[in-house]
Amino acid sequence: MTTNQGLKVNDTNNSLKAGERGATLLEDFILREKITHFDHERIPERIVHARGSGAHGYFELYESHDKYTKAGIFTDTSRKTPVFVRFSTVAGSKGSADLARDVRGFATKFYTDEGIFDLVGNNMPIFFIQDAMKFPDLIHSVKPEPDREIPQAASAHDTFYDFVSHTPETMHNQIWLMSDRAIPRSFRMMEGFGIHTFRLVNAEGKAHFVKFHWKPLLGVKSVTWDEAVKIHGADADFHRRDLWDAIDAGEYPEWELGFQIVPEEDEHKFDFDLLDPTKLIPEEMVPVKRIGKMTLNRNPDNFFAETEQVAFHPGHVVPGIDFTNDPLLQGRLFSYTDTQLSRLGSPNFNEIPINRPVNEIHNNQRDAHMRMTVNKGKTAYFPNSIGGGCPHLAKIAEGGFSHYEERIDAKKIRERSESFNDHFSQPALFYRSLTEHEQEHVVQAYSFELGKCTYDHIKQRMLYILAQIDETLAAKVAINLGLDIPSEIDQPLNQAIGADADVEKHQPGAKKNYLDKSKALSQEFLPSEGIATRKIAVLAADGFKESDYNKIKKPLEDAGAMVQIVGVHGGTIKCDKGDSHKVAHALMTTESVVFDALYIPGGRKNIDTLMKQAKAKKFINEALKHCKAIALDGEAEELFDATYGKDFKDDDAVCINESPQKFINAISQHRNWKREKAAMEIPA
Ligand code: HDE
Repeated sequence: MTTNQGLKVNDTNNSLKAGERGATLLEDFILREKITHFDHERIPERIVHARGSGAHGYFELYESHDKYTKAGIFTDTSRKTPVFVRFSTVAGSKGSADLARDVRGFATKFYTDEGIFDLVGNNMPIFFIQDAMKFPDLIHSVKPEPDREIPQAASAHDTFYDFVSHTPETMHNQIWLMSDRAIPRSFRMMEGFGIHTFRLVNAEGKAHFVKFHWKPLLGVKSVTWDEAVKIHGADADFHRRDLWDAIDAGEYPEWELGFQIVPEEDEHKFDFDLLDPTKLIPEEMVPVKRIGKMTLNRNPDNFFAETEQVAFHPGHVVPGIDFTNDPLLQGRLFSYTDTQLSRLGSPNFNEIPINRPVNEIHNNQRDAHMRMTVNKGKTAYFPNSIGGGCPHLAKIAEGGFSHYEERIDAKKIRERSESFNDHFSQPALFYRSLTEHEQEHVVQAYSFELGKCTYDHIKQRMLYILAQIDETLAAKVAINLGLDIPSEIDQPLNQAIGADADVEKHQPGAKKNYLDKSKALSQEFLPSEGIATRKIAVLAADGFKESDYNKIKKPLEDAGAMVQIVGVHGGTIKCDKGDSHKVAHALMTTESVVFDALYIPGGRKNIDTLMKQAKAKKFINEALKHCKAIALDGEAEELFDATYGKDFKDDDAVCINESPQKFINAISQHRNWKREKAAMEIPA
């Protein structure tokens, strides 16, 4: 051990004192150094997306897309481009729980040969607002209310609904937030979206519009709200742990990157504006072409050095990728460096290892706090003769960046385009496209969130707006709130708060119906493969039947699932053959909600013991309530009969003395939603 000055240290437990019981001496530079460094360990958390989890990996391209772009990562199939990804929630503090109902950030840093390209996206394809100018208002409304700093990491409160109900452009992202997408099963089972329309530019300077998509190979899966609430308590780090454990176990999460390409000539062919970030392009109208695959295969060595200090920026682009005039994107191009200056404390944050490009940096920027580079020579200006003219400018043909030459001829105005003024067609398309149980979850989510608001006028305004999206949705929520849907919004109130002009302007016009349904919007239609990395609890006590356990364990593990014994106590338990089996979790330390499926082997003594455990029955009842696959053998049926399971023995995802394959098939369906209506009655 040494001090930061390299001095060898022989005692780090005792400060320097005048005598054994004497006063501590100011002279103790070892104590002072240790405490001073500690005192300054924290940096400001991100103003949004404070809670995150990161991982390293790589990206590989399937085939060249030089037709659209000159970017090396999208043209050179021989490359294995390193990446660092940070997933996050938006509203909560750094120490908040993972399962908050929230948008998830999905930010990817590509360390390309031509410099850093950051794709700073979310797990929803649209955003709440159309202009960066409104971002501070949006975030102030969703963050904890400033007088009491309540609630943490939750949108279910007055200020958020006060803002969104006065800002109908938020409704599209708002309804996604009420859907299952906002409570993912895992970061590994989420889509990602660049949201804005970007530009790809090829070597001839020809541009195409593009939307970026990440498609997870594990499919898109969520938990139920009841689970989310319970996971908060059972494992607040559920998503972080899940990502870490999967990578640690060699089960590397993978996503395919997709392009949705629109030729520039087609810019005005849609019923919505491509520059409007509250709109998506339905995949039925422009298919997503999968162009390559990202694999996350390495956990960070140090959370702070990497996940906390990583600095993403939508303006980090490489030749071949460019921006559009989306006013939200344009505002973001300013914000990220600005916030990083205060968060990381110096313009030299690009020198932190996680932020360094893999290619060399040469420029005339110098000095400032915490400068690491030792620049040599006399010149830090351009042009110069003393330094041999270095660094030389890159020629465009040699990879120098040139901005896309967009023709602009316009008046300077503070206005929004009329083409941005349709706030209800796409939320309605989204709601229509959901399956019945997904729609029901949206109803429940609105009922919960608005039920948590205290002002009736806010709830009523929201009901009025929901009715513009879908009348049945609004009617169901209204019943749960015990309120009527107003036939018009509260005009005097609008005038009183001065929002009249703005709100009036953005009231619904006629909804457009350019597509009846978009299958891609329902996560039920997004394909997933098998049961890899699914966590299966084996509920067992001493005397469990080993042959039952072995019958199920190998096929599940061969299919990539993680099979873990949840024992009535920790340590080991003995099977009916007398062999000891390691317990992964003692029943008292875990909960049903952190597993994907449940298996209970037979064995007389095993079941007699489990029968006496109230927690074992709760475990089963919760797995039932959350529509999970359950398998049991032999005497375990008696235990099942002693729970609400007795009413679900014919359920498709309940496998009593069945083949492991049937259980595997049921787990691969994620949940048996057909059970949900009946299972809601279970008071677990
Ligand atoms: Fe961000 N956003 N954002 N955002 N954003 C930040 O940058 C901002 C927006 C997104 O894991 C901040 O370094 C403005 C859309 C992600 O480190 C900040 C606007 C999308 C992350 C910021 C938006 C995002 C951030 C806070 C409206 C999806 C986390 C800390 C104009 C396409 C990145 C930081 C990470 C982080 C500003 C809107 C995604 C303050 C002004 C739209 C994934 O600069």
